[in-house]
Amino acid sequence: MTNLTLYGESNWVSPWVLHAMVALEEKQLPYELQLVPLPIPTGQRAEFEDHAVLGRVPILRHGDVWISESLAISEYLAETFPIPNHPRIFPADLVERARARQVMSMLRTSLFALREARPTSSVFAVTKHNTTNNDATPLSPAASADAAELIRVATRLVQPGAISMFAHWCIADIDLGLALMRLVANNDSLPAPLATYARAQFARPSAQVYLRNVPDAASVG
Ligand SMILES: N[C@@H](CCC(=O)N[C@@H](CS)C(=O)NCC(=O)O)C(=O)O
Repeated sequence: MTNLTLYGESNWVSPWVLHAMVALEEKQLPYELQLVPLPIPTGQRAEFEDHAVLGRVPILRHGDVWISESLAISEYLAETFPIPNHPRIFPADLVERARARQVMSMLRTSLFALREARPTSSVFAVTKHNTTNNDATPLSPAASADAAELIRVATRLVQPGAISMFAHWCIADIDLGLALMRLVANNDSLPAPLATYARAQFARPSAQVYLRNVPDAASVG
């Protein structure tokens, strides 16, 4: 009995809840799912802050331990449920692990213009149905610059034809895949191998669990 609960949000537009859910699924851990609306109601937020210090979802509850921040959650799961009993989600190689953390940190702290122009609400619902948006407005100069930077970084890290950054899939692949799907889902230009890599992340059973829950017309994000 693992006694795990994941707190997510009921619009299904959070890249960070996606990250935590994929980590749980890839670790093959049973968990209960609890959804809260966004914005999080005051009383619920106070309870989250009381237990988890930071009151934003995703939050993982493991018995009496409450952890927020998606990256802290996947690190906690990796260390609490290690190999060989549970699949690896961080690279074994220390340099690759550092690189994975570097990418995940970058994706949480930059590309804001692209994230605003291509919100997850424009990604998840169409990705679920293997379609794309035909009516996306052109990217602003700032969003285009973010897209160029994202493509530069991804081209450095993903070999043509590869469906993971390193020899084995790791948790950073879902984050980089989602970032690239912001372009794929909106018919923005990007190199074909990167589009293939991005789609491969969402084809994983772990990501499909998230996508299955996405409403057909997600409207917030
Ligand atoms: N850096 C955090 C971001 C978490 C975050 O921004 N969560 C949003 C949902 S995507 C939230 O809980 N917002 C609270 C609110 O809007 O009331 C992480 O990686 O988990």
